Amino acid sequence: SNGSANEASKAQRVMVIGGDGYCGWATALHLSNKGYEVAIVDSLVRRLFDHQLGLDSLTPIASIHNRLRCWKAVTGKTIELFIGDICDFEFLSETFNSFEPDAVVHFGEQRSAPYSMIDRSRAVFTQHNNVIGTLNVLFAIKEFREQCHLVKLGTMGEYGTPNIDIEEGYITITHNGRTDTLPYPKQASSFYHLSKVHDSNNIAFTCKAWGIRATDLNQGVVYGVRTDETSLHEDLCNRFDYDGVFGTALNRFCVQAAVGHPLTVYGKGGQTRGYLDIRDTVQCVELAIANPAKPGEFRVFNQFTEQFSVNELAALVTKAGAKLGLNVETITVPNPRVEAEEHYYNAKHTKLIELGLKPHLLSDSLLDSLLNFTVQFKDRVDRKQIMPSVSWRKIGVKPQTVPA
Ligand code: NAD
Ligand code: USQ
Repeated sequence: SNGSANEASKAQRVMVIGGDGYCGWATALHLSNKGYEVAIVDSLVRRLFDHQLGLDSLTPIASIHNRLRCWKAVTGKTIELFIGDICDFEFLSETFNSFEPDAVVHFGEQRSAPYSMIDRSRAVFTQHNNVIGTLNVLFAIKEFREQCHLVKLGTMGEYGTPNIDIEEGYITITHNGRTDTLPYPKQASSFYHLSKVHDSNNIAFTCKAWGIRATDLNQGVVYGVRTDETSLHEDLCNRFDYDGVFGTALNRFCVQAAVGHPLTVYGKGGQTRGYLDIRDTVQCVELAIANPAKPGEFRVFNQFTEQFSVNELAALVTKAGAKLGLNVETITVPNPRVEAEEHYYNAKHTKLIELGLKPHLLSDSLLDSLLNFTVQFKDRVDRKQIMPSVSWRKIGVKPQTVPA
C-alpha cells in the first residue's frame, strides 16, 4: 500500500485522534458515512477523567468497541481502531505506518478549562498531554507522511476578548510606517486555552520550517448532541457533558432547565463567545479536509456560526423552557474564573462559509428539540455535579481528589 498506482482512485484515509470524544465521535461517523476510510485513535483518557471525578455523560454511551460494532452492523462500514496515547511516540508511529493517513484530524486533547485549573498536577498534565501530543503528531507527519494534511482543533479562546475585532488567525498592522501581516495576538485565560496557543505556535513553526500543511480550526463553544449518524442507533449516541468541569455553557443550561435547577450565570453574564451546532462541527472538518492547506501553509479558520453572551443564552433557554411548561430561573454565581464579564466582541468567521458551510443556526425549534432531548434523560442527572467547583484564583499545588 505504499504509493501504488491506484492512489488517486482510493478513498482518502482520515485518522481521527480523539475519536471517542464528543466532537471526534460525531466527526468520525460523519466522515465514514461520506466515504472516507476512517481510523479512530484514542487513549480513552476522557472516560478515565469522568471516573476519577465521579462524573458521567447525561446520555448513556456505549464502549468504543460496541460503538464501532454497531456502526458496522447498521451501515456495513468499518472504522479502524487504535487505542493508545499519542504522547507515546512509538504507539503513534505504529498507527501512522499501519493506517497511512492522508489527513489527520486532531481532537485528542484535555479540553476543559476548569479541569486544567483544578490543581498543579492537572495544569501540568493538560499542557504536557496537549503540547507533546501535538508535537508528536507533527514529527510523525514529517517522518512518515509528509503530504498528510493536519486539521487541528484549536479554540476561539486563544484570542481572548480584545477591544478590537478578532480576525481569522492573522492581522495586518502598520507600525512606525511599515506594514506586516502577523499572527493575531493571543490572550488565553486558562492553562487549557494556553495549551492551544502553544500548539498553534508549534504548528506554525513546523509549517514554515518543514513544509507541513496544516489547518488550525479555532472552534467556538459547541452545543447539541444529535447528528445524522449518531441518531441511527442508541449505541451510537454521543456523550453530553453537563457537569461543572466538562459541561459547556448552552448544553449545561438545557440540562439545568430540564431538572429545575436555576441557570448558572457566572458573574455579570456579559461574557460573549462564538457558538456552533455539533452538526456544523462535522461539516467544517469535512470542508477543511476536502480543501486541504498547501504544503507549508498554516491556515487558520474561526469555526463558529453565531455569537452570544451568557445572559443572552439564559434568556433563550428561559423562553424555550416556558414553551415546554418549565419554569426556568436564573441565578448569578460568583465567577469562579478570571475573565472579562462586560466586553467588546466581534470575531470574523467567513472562511468556512466561503468554503461552503451551511450553518445550523440556533433557532427556537432547535432549542426546543435540544431541551426536549435533555428532559428525556433528566433522571440520569446528578444535581451535585452542576455547580462550578473549580476556582481560577484558588488553584494550588495540593492535589484535589474531587474538585473542592
Ligand atoms: P472530549 O474530551 O469529549 O474528547 C477528547 C478525546 O480525546 C477523548 O476521547 C480523549 O480520550 C482523547 N484524548 C485526550 N488526550 C489524548 C491522548 N494523549 N492520546 C489519545 N487520545 C487522547 O472533547 P471534545 O469536546 O470532543 O473536544 C475535542 C477537541 O475540540 C478538543 O481539542 C477541544 O479543545 C476542541 N474544542 C471543543 C469544544 C467544545 O465545545 N466541546 C469547543 C472548541 C474546541
Ligand atoms: N459560563 C457561565 N455559566 C456556566 C458555564 C459557563 O457563565 O454554567 C461562562 C464561562 O464563565 C465562560 C463562558 O460561559 O465565560 C463559556 O464557558 P464554557 O465552559 O462554555 O466554555 P470554555 O470554558 O470556554 O470551553 C469550551 C470547551 C473548550 C473550547 C472552548 C471554546 O470546553 O474545549 O476550547 O469552549 S471557546 O470558548 O471559544 O474558547
